[in-house]
Amino acid sequence: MILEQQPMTYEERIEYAVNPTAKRLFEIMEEKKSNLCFTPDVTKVADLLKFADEIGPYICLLKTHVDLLEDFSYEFTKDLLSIAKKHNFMIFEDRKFADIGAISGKQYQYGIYKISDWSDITNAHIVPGPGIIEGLKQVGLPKGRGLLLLAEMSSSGTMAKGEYTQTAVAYAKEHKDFVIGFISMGKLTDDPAFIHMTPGVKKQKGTDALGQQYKTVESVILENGSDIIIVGRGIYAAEDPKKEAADYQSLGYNAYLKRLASRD
Ligand code: 5BU
Repeated sequence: MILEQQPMTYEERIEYAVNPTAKRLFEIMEEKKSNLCFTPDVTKVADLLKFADEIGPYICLLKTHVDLLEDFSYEFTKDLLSIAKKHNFMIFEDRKFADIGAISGKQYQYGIYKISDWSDITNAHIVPGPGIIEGLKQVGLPKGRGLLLLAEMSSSGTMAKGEYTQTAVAYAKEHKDFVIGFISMGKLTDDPAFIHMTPGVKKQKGTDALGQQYKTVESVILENGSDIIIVGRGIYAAEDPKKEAADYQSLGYNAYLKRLASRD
């Protein structure tokens, strides 16, 4: 984990970002005062759209797993995009591509989901080597999309650590036009262009029954220097998801402000 010497605002980082999706994300974070990404991992389109509309005002980014949806149709993506426009948030399909470049590129562009048509951001494992970035870039870059590399994971026993994580950072630096940052547990590089997003976040530390490890908002943003908290069950499984979303938004943003307060 690298802690920045002099924390920068989202606004200051806009000019460092090379990719248009990264620039827009920083703008939204600044404008909406939100570093919250919500991931409503539900299995029905109507539930997802309802959550997107209800929680939209509090978030900068909505993360999806479209392969969970039992009633997915391409029409759904149009409805989601119009809600994203209404509430000014971006979309991140958490597809975790992991094949050779040629196939990952096709999976991104074709099939039922046509992810590159509607998702601003997607992500990839670096297990196959840098060809996966090239394959996805050929499809995504002409559409102005951005890619996150899975440099670390939140689950216990993850193999994504040490040299593997450092390799992800090196690949990202070679593809700054398309790679906008990382899924990681904290800041991995001081380069202000890269956005670090952290899943496995709840109000209380803990675990689920299948290896998920939860950290608190403050530990992720303030101590580990990440930029965006990704919250799923902490919001959608709560009794009052709207209230929880408002809480996570202010917890996340206040932790960011605290980090900035350490500037000289
Ligand atoms: P939760 O309900 O807040 O535990 O959901 C976490 C989400 O983040 C879920 O959609 C996972 O697929 C996603 N995730 C994760 O939990 N850990 C990781 O390392 C990565 C993604 Br990458």
